[in-house]
Amino acid sequence: SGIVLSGSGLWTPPESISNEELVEAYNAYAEKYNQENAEAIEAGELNAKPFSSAEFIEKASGIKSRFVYRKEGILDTDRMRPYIPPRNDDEISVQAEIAINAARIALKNANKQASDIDAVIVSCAYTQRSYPAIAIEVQHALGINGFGFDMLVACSAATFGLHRAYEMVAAGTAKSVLVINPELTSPQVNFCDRDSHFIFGDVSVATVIERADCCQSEHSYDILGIKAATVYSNNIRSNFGYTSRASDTDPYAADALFHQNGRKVFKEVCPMAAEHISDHLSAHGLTANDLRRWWLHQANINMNLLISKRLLGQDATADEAPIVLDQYANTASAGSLIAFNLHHEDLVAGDTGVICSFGAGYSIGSLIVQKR
Ligand code: CO8
Repeated sequence: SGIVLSGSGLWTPPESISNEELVEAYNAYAEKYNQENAEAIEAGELNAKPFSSAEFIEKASGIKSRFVYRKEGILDTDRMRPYIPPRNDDEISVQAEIAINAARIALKNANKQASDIDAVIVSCAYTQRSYPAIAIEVQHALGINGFGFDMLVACSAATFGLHRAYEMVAAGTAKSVLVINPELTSPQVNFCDRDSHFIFGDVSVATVIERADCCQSEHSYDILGIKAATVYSNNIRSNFGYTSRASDTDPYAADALFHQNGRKVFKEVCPMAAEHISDHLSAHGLTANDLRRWWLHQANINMNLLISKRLLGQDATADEAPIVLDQYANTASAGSLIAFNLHHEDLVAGDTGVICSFGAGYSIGSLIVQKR
């Protein structure tokens, strides 16, 4: 295609929460809730809060721990959400700060200066405000000319962002594009909900996509092709939005936060993702057996094993399809790119891999890449 992925960066927050710590706090909260509401629960007016378990979490999801931007507040049974102090308008915003942390690493790995970049895309599950765009704040802070914009595609925000960069380079709109996925999920997690309190973590990743003749990096990948699909589903949903104020709905209500029908998602998304990858590969004359590595979305270890088994006839090994869920949990759209950041330098020229995301929307996005 003449378009390459020339460098990437991963910024990991310094604080983390293990399953044990998270479950201890949740269970203390549940016990207190049940005591305080004993009468209503007894009368059948309220449901008792069920208890969580670290063993269940690891077995059902593969998650052992998650990184968080701010641990303070999350384990406080009187708060059950992070405390991220507000900043003045003349200070860098939190999401721009973590975006820049990953962007600097990606620029260094791509061997690029800010002046080489023509466009910035910030793409993630949530942005902390509508305008000015986080991407424009990042562009300003890094001293990049050209243009920037934000986009939201939940679990597939990262791959869809890379797709837009690929198309911009293909169209000649930009020579080099910086795509950043600052996934600050913890403010939207319902830490009072046993079924979802363990799922997410915070992280920031960034990638440089550019014309092959501009590429000066050590580890670069030809992008052989991109493919995207969306199918509407209410099984993963967050109703938080700017209209809450007008509809008099509570921005802290359970349905305003992340919620899902996890079983249905699992059953519906696995076959869709497997078919998507297989169709994408065959459009390029490839099969699953031609892949040296699979950098898959990280929502659930059993999902990733099932998808690779459908395509390979057996479970992919950790070397073929690395898992980062144990340390990072689900980081919305960033999971496949965390796996890419941590596991790509060992590939040799000609090795082929697929980056693939799948989840809320539903949305599925893939890129087939080949080491140069
Ligand atoms: N501790 C103990 N027991 C529990 C717990 C817990 N923490 N949670 C659930 N249980 C119970 C259930 O209540 C259920 O009990 P019962 O049988 O009595 O009803 C039992 O355990 C089994 O529950 P499930 O059937 O729900 O368990 P599963 O084996 O299906 O595992 C998972 C649940 C892990 C959620 C699994 O279904 C899953 O991973 N599904 C796929 C989900 C997925 O991929 N979702 C996409 C996530 S969205 C995304 O990636 C980005 C969205 C945008 C970002 C949002 C940021 C905030």
